[in-house]
Amino acid sequence: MKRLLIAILLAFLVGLLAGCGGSEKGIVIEDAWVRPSPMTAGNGAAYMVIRNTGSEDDALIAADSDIAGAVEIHETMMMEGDMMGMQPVESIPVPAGGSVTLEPGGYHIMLIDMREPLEAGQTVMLTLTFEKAGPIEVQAEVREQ
Ligand SMILES: [Cu+2]
Repeated sequence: MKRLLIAILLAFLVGLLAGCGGSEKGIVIEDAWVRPSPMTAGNGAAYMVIRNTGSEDDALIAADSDIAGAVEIHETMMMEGDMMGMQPVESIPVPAGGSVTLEPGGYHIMLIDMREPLEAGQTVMLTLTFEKAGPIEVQAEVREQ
């Protein structure tokens, strides 16, 4: 039932986007990918380049995906005692005319409690929500790096 609801919601969103026609959103997602994850109920991470071709600063404020129980925006950083750790962030700013890269060792989209294993070659749908541009659908490729 939940899948059906999501499908309806997606169809609605796609319709909305199509309805916008020529209006440029300004946000372009490039090279989105997800690491393969051999286990169900494991965690995964999605990476990409977010480009802001518009004239207004924007920010990634939320992410969602059907394949995970929860999705968070994380930043990898040095913790106390020289340990690498990560923590959720409220948003990732994307300055007008600039870009931000989500990559291993930095910002990433954390996929928590994955519903099924991911193998290289699959694609995963992500919904990224921006403060100004709103929700954007992204197809991410599953690959090693
Ligand atoms: Cu993380």
